[in-house]
Parts: sequence; structure tokens; C-alpha cells
Amino acid sequence: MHRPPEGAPALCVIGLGGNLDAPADRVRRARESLGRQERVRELAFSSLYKSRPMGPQDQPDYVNAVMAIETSLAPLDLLDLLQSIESLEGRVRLGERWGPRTLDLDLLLYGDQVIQHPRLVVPHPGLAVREFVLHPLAEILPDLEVPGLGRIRELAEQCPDNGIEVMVP
Ligand code: ROI
Repeated sequence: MHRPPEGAPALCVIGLGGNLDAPADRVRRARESLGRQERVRELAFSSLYKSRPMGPQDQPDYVNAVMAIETSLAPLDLLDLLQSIESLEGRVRLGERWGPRTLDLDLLLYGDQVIQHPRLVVPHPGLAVREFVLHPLAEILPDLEVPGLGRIRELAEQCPDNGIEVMVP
């Protein structure tokens, strides 16, 4: 498969989401902190969306957004960066699978690469069935092709919206 040379900028998509302790503020701070990184450039940021929890229903609604960046960081270096920002945001998991969390930063797409690594699977395995990823992504990059799955616009059209709403700022 075609691979860009080491360090050549790749278009990547990050999913942001959380449902504890002022999640909209956490999402905004994560955006700023990513944008401040030397090897990251923001290309687009979606609206913030309010979405129903996927997983146990006895938890608050989520705030979700997606961010397109250009980065020269390699995939695992970008993952390290995302995890360090999650820890700065005091990421708390309450133990329960698919339970509430302060902030998740998911590496959804890394250029056109398909990655199967013990720490990282790209495209993100949940991407095609998560309205809180596809709807924000259809807002900023409807024509983007997801390796093996097709175009965002069509994927979003096929995915039930499950009551997702744009949050009024
Ligand atoms: N549900 C929604 N709506 N948004 C999320 O970001 C989200 N993240 C998760 C799980 C617990 C799967 N549910 C979610 O990790």
C-alpha cells in the first residue's frame, strides 16, 4: 500500500467525547491543547453535539465533536499525545465498561492507513456505527473516504441519528 514518507504530514481525524464534569469545556480545552502542538495543525473542527450514551443508559448524555488535523507525528506518537491530553483533563473511568468518562480522545483515521497494532486499530472499529462520530464528521468532511468502508456522507446517511443534536453555543 502507498505510504507517505516518514514524517510527511497526514490528514487525521480525532473524535472527542465526554459526559462528566463540564465535558463541553474539556472538549474545548483539548482542542486548544492539540492546536498548540508544534507538529499538529488544525484543519477543521465540528460543532459540539449532544448525544445519547452508547452503552449503559443510566449515565449523562455525551458531548461529542470531531477535529481534522494535519500532523507529521507517526500514529503511535499521536496516540501518546492524545493520551497525555486525556490525563491532563483528569480522565476518570468509573470502572464500568462503556461507563461515563470525563474525556476520550479517539484516533479515528490516520490518512488512508489501515493499522492493526496492539495499542491502536485504525480506522476506529466503531466509526461506521457511531452517529456521534459520523454526524459531526459529515459536517466537516462529507467527501472523506474511509479505507474499506466508503464515503462519510453515505456512512452518515445509513447510520440512525439516535437523537443527536447540535449544541447551541
Ligand atoms: N456514547 C456517546 N454518545 N458518545 C461517546 O463519546 C461515547 N463514548 C464511549 C461510550 C461509552 C462507548 N459511549 C459513548 O466510549
